[in-house]
Amino acid sequence: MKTRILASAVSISVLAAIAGGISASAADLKQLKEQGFARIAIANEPPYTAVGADGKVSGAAPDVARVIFERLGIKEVVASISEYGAMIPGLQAGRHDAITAGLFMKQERCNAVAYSEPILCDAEAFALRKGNPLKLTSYKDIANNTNAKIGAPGGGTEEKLALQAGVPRERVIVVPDGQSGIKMLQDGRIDVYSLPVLSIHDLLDKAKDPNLEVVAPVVGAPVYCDGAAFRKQDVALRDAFDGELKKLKESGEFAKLIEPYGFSAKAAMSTTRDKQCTAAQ
Ligand code: 6CS
Repeated sequence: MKTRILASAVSISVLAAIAGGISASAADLKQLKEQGFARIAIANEPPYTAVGADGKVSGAAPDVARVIFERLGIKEVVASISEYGAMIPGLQAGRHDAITAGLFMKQERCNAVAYSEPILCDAEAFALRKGNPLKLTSYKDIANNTNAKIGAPGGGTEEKLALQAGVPRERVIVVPDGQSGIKMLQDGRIDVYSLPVLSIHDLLDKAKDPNLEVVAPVVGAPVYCDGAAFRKQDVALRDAFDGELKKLKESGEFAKLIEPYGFSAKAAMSTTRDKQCTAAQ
């Protein structure tokens, strides 16, 4: 079974037109089977989600979703790339049937969507100049440094953590994607780029820049876990997804799917949606 990315604006608009009818109401299993595919939101942030030059979608989150949807009788998964901050509005507007992108569970998000049980857990990290000249190991350190600028995804967890730590809005720079973040760091437009640990390591492994280094975990930041996110009215679909996720976890297939990407199956299996939704701000 394959996952394809919406290759062109035309296909996006076509699908949006289709979606307008089918998914304005609740998308249940029967509808998705008739639709023939599940539309997932992704971010293209390896190893959570990745889109190859050929448009092929991979990453731990789509890989788990693909297997589960197939077992639910939905043969194909169609992905569209979205900024984290736009994923939930897009889901609620019926442009996606699920978010499978590493969208971390937090109280605010748990109030807005129906999350599955945990899938991918990770701590937060900083990419910064070699030697960490500004001595930044926490979001509070960035707030306390009167000039330091942090780059983070728009509507993402790291942006929120920086603002909550007291970094003024004008020093929290929205970064559209990983490559841009590394370039902005290299050009000195930001002093630190923050993403989850596995994402930052993936970027620096590819950048091969000896002038950059990783600080991980970010002191004082929690370990977050994502789940697949569904519309609140699609709880039956979410429960069906959870039923297959539970089987994957129990059979050992879950570990085989996510651990090659660097994720820990044990971390996801040692917590629950309820714990993540109440603990994480
Ligand atoms: O859930 C979030 O907001 C964060 N999740 C990932 C996988 N990357 C960055 C993003 O801010």
